[in-house]
Amino acid sequence: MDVTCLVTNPLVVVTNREPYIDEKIGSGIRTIQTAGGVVSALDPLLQEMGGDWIAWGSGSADRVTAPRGMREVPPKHPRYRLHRVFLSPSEEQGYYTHYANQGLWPLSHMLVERARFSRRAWPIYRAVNQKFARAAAATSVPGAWVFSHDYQLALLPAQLRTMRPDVAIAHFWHIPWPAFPVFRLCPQYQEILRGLLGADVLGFQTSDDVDAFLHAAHRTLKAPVDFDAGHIVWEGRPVHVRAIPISVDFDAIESLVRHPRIARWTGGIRRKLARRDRILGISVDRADYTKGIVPRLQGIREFFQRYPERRGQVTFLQIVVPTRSEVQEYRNLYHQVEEETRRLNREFGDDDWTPVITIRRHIDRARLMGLFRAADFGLVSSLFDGMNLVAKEFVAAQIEGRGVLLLSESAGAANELADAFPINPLDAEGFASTLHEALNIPPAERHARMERMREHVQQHTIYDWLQSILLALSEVSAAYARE
Ligand code: ADQ
Repeated sequence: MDVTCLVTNPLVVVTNREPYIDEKIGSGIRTIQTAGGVVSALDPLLQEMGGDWIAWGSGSADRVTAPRGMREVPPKHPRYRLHRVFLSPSEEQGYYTHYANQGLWPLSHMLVERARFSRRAWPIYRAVNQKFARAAAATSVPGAWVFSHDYQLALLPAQLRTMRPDVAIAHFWHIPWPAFPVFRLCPQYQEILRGLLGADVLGFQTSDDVDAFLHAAHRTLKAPVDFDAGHIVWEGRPVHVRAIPISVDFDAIESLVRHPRIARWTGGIRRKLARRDRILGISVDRADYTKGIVPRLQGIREFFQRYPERRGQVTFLQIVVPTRSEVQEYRNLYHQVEEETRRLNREFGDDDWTPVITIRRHIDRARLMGLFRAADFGLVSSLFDGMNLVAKEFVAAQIEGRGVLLLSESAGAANELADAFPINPLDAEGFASTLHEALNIPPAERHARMERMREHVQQHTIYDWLQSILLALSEVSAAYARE
């Protein structure tokens, strides 16, 4: 889908994470393009249209390649400008590690006992948001469209609006929006709401998130809310609050898995599995407590206990990439996953069969999609998850329609992938029997379920998501022009 024709005004993207990161490797510098849905949708668009991207310059060589904060990217064929916001170690701690990752992240995932809000971190979070807002204000030409992202930058929309009332602002919240009694536990919840309401368009993953947000705005700020239209009047301006579910690039995934090199590799995996009469299940997550990795291992233990005939037959491949290792809880989780896995393998495995194989690193995307294609089932067991792109990637990669998907009902993707087998990550017995049921359905049904999900993902791609945002921005711009 070509969305370039929708970009009628200069576009400024603002994210915490940068699309290109420069790292010192030995005596040289390596530029790495960061992965993820947002980068994969917006980088090609900016490459085509030009524009500006503002992000935290977190790479070890970022200041070398952009001494004044700006560098053109992609490095070999520059097409747009990347503006790096540099943070001091204490800014990084207060803004990123503490307020965003130890406060807003767990609270938004309703894991209230993990959330910590320190009085010291809050002014730093606010000041860093202001830094990003200043960079966006300085970069935006009159009437520009600013597209900012996520819980790290919740205050930016209002800060930017104060500096630049002429720009149209869309902000997308990638994670769940919690129910009001949970959200209220954030000591600065009113400021967070006011910050977000500086946007013209607020995007959330699901209609539940939209409802919860509208409810919070109504309760807290007494703002007039039209719940049906998803519309708030705030400081005399309309704010459009919409469910715009993020997705994947279906065609790109299909062509990756059809590539002869990957197809050969995938074929090799299938032949090995067939020779040993094995079934392969796969899960892929950042090592984050919201992803329900330990509960999933408990479900797997229950499965082998209840269905001993499956021992020696089903292998779980879990790809767990370490993340946010500056936070103690994440390091603990990582060890816990390793410990649980070892215990399970000792209990059930033998010389010939390892029930759970763990890969602890980032995997090349083409191979990752190849693994999805080769697998007999995919597992997503998040406790809460805004969307979960892995579920959609698994579906897009399953070109033979061989696999089944077990999907947590608490992931946003469950609203769309109705043919997945729903699981409750906290119900180990339920997980075991659902997996048993899923593995026993006839191939024709498996195929039909996967086909229906594939059709859905093919019709709702990352470009549809982007198109909705761009259309909303152009409506806002048109309304500004009429004023
Ligand atoms: P995340 O919490 O990071 O995103 P998710 O949506 O699953 O979660 O995206 C993870 C991405 O990283 C996927 O594209 C996956 O393939 C990739 N990935 C993970 N582990 C990998 C590994 N070891 N090797 C290679 N690639 C790996 C947040 C929200 C989600 C929301 C997204 C997008 O928490 O709910 O879906 O943003 O809005």
